[in-house]
Amino acid sequence: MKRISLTQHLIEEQRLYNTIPASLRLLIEVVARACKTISHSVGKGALGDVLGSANSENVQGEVQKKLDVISNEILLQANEWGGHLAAMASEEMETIHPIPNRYPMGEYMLLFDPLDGSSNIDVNVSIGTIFSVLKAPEGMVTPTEKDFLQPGTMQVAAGYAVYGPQTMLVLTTGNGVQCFTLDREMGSWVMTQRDIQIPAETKEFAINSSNARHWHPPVKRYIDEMLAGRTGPRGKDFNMRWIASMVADVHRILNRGGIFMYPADLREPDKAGKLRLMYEANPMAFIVEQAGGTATNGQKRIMEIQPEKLHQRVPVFLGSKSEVERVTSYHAA
Ligand code: P6P
Repeated sequence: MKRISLTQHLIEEQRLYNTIPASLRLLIEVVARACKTISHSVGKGALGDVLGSANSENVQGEVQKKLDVISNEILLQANEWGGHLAAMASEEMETIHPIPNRYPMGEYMLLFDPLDGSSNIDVNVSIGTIFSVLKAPEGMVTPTEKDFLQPGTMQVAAGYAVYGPQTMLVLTTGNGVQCFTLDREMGSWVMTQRDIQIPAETKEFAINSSNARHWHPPVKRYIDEMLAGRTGPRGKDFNMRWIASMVADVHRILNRGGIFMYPADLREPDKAGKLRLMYEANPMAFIVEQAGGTATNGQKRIMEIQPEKLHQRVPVFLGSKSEVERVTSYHAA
């Protein structure tokens, strides 16, 4: 395929669909540039004094890694001055981050998990950055958390960077899913996949099976049927993968199909699973749906959930359409 840059792709999308005004293009380019900087820091490892704990906790009560904090700062500093944003929100920050008064305010709001998969940082396994873009509500003067509480269907863009053997950027603005590979010599994002489509059928599932004894019956039934293999009700054998980096698991599923699950379970019955709606599930659901897949919370489309809190969690079932529809139907049974 013709190798074009991220900027050329965004300009061409604007010409085709008129959905990427200059301020949104600037936002996406600034986030992509920040991901390059994060990739550079991640790649240093022990040589850059970026590994290990930051000896602090985030709003989720999770111990922050140094790279969690570094990545969050990189995204904040990269996006503050451009005049394209009204505010930002991050997994690593309890409250929203309005644009400082010294800079002009823009019409978009950026949410991100600056470095997803932190438990993998110190053992050199792929990690990533997830981001979601919403429009600021009409007439908003001073951004508040409430302005962020829009369903996933309101996203104007979403994407992730995966810091693996290659550094890649996967992006949707509502017209399919494109993938860019970082050309480290030129420092530019080069399109390497266009209009990614997730196979509707799959033989691969991703779930943390150490939680099996805590699963609710529909999940237990779904997994047991797959484990029964070709002699069981599914009539075929399945394979399992669990990287414990959502970005890496989703990237594999985008490219070869599969189903990713992080369900609610009985460990903490009042907790809706582990993953967060606003900056993990919604952006990934947008990407997966744009690639022909499905994303539900076991009952309904993740993107139709009306958020109530910035850091609220949601059960996640996403990937190959036929499998997500099956496990979702088991919840209704
Ligand atoms: P567990 C990483 O911490 C994360 O938020 C996702 O990226 C990943 O899919 C999940 O949690 C892993 O959770 O319970 O298997 O460690």
